[in-house]
Amino acid sequence: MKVLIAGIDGYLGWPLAQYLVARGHEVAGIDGLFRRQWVSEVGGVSAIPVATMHERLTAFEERYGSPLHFRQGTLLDYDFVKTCFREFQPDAIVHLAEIPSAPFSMIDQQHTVLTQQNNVVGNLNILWAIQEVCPDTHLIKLGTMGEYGTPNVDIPEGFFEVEYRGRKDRLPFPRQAGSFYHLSKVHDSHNTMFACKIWGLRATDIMQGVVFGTYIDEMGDDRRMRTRLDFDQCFGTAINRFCCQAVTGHPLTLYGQGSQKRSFLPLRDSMQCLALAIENPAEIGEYRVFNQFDTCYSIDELAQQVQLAAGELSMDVQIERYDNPRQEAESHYYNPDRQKLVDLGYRPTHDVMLEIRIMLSDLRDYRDRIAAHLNAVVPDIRWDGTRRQSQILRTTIPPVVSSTKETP
Ligand code: USQ
Repeated sequence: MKVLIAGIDGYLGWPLAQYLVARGHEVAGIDGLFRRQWVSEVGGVSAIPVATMHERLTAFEERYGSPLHFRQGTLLDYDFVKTCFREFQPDAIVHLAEIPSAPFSMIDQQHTVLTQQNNVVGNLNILWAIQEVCPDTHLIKLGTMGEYGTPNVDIPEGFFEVEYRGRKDRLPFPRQAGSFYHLSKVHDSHNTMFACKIWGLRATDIMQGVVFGTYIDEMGDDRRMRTRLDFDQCFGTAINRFCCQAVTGHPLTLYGQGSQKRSFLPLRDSMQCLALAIENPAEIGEYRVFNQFDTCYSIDELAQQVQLAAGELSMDVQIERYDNPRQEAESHYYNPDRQKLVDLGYRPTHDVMLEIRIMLSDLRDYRDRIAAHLNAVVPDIRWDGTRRQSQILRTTIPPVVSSTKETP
């Protein structure tokens, strides 16, 4: 199939291009290269050095023998979007080109507006361009499990049957997002569902959990094929941050009680699931929702797993509770469904512990680079709109004792 990846320079986009080409698909990509700027604006850096786009494209051509079609530009430029679609005539468009950070969206008024404008308008331009240029193209839109929030009932895949005052209907499941970023994805979902209804477009809205991991097999040992791995307070996500902290000896930064639960999946599973969605397209006029994750964990369970895996590699890692800069439920029910991708063939590849071990071994090589940017690790962006660095709470969590230390 011909697959256009919007956001090909990002954490997911670059490995996805490799994963799809290795499976025989023809891939093109568009990107404004903005992620590099946003990370640097908040004082971050990718733990794993990222090649320039030029180097990446050269490496791709060397590996696969034909060039990757790439156009640099922004989705906010509607003519650019239409031209790309017209040139490539994709069977599928994977839309990953959004600002992905909750804390970034909560910094101040400008960052809220930037996030929602970039995400909502970019997605609207994609919807309109599909409708005008290639109406049969399947849109695979990256949403987030965070759209649902943490309701006190099970979370279905997008829709649920409801009975109210004696009448029944199948309705979108309520969205209760916890940041202006997560809300931008809610707005995207509504706009995408509406476009499918009025124009007969086909779309898969992926409610993805938190992705972690540094590597997929298709990268081989070419450093230019590696993807970025952020660990700052905005663009780093829970397990990735914990592993980067662990290799430098920085205490793991658990926010609040750490009992808040989220759904997670390794990078390689994210690739597998996105490929399944691409290869099994929605019907014309269909708007479908997939919950995309492997397992649910509380954040303190994950911190303890990172601590345990680090102990096996002879790294002494502490876990510290910081006062939570976010406003989020810390003790709550959490039970999302995850069946549609399994029905299409999704098989989780690794258990979380194995993937964490791989990450720690990998990230040890970049210890000095990470240590030089640890200023971006302790959060100071607060949900009440102020800036104040989180303080360590009095309770610290004793290290987990590992019996299987690595032999020197
Ligand atoms: N957390 C910590 N310590 C940290 C970082 C995070 O305790 O150092 C906690 C947070 O308080 C939160 C949980 O871990 O309860 C998850 O935070 P996160 O930063 O890993 O993830 P989140 O802000 O939810 O966003 C990330 C991605 C986003 C994606 C989302 C999927 O940045 O693009 O949409 O994960 S989900 O979480 O399912 O909404």
